[in-house]
Amino acid sequence: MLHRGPSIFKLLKPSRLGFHLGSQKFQLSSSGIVINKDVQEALSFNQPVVALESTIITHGMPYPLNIETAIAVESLIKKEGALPATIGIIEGKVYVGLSQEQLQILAEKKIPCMKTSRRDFPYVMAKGINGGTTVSGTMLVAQKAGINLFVTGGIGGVHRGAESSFDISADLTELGRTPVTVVSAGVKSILDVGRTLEYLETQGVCVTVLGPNTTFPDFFTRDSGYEAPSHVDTPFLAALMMKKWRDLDLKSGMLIAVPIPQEHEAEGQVVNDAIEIAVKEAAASSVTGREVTPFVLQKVLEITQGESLKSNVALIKNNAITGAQISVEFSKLKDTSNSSMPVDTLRQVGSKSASSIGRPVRFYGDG
Ligand code: PSU
Ligand code: MN
Repeated sequence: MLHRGPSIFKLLKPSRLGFHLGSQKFQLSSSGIVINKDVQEALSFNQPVVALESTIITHGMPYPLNIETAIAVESLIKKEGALPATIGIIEGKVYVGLSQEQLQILAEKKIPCMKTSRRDFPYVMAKGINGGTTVSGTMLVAQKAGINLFVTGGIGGVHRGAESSFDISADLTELGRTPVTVVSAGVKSILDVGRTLEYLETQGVCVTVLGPNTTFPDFFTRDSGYEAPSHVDTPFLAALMMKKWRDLDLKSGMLIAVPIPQEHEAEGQVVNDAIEIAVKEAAASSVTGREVTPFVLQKVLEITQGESLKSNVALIKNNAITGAQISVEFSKLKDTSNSSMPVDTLRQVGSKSASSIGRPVRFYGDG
């Protein structure tokens, strides 16, 4: 049962009462989305803004690690010279650039909070409840607010066994229809990585790996065994790809995969083994729909006794830094024209063997 929670203002200290929350001020956009004034100002001056999702806070991590990570990620983005804007729903209002008080409310989950993907917005907004926006939900709001880059941990994808369950995340169709760039550490191996890549191709999503590897990462490890469709070495080149995508006015999204830092990969293998067990447990239980991903994540957490969380936090921070760097480079490029990518640095990995794209390949080292 979902209930309308107590007024947000009742949860704030008396000194904080007023027309705005804490020190943050908000501005209502024409689509009913409430945009933080700093974010609005940065966007109007073409300054780099990085959107962040909130399902990771409400359904992806336990309290208080969720709020600590959310705050740490925002400050890492600021250090790189970009403005963070976490997106989420409080009492039915969609906020772009949540205040610390609002982040705290979502993180504590004292008030019922719904995992909100594209399909869920009308319900969550009409009921006036709280919502953590998924990758698909965050992308669509970011696009409406005019933010072109969004950082997360991992996106949803094609679930294992999808040929009978039909469980394919709305994140993938969102990437196919919404022109926002998503920076992630790939997809978790709770999913079917190969079919996820195939689906993204069908949706026309530009997928690229940033870093020395040419293979697509699978969240906890740097190499899923599946070749990525393209690969770039630097945040600048990723930003240049964004520029070309913008110039062409492609209506689809872009996915930039950033592998987990090498020093956290060892833990990653342990976690992947736990995932195997967790996926089997999920299949044996009657877990379906939006519950599947949180269920498997929780099981993995229990099996690894928190080890999965350490890797999770490390890679999100790494994504935040890299995403902010791309965003800074992109904002410098926005006004320039005729820039082009040096051919030797943009390697079309597929040209090695077109048939190897999206299929398992042996890892053939960096570079
Ligand atoms: N993967 C994670 N942590 C998460 C999610 C995915 O490692 O918190 C969340 C993201 O918000 C993503 C959503 O958009 O789960 C996908 O859910 P589903 O598989 O139900 O579409
Ligand atoms: Mn699903």
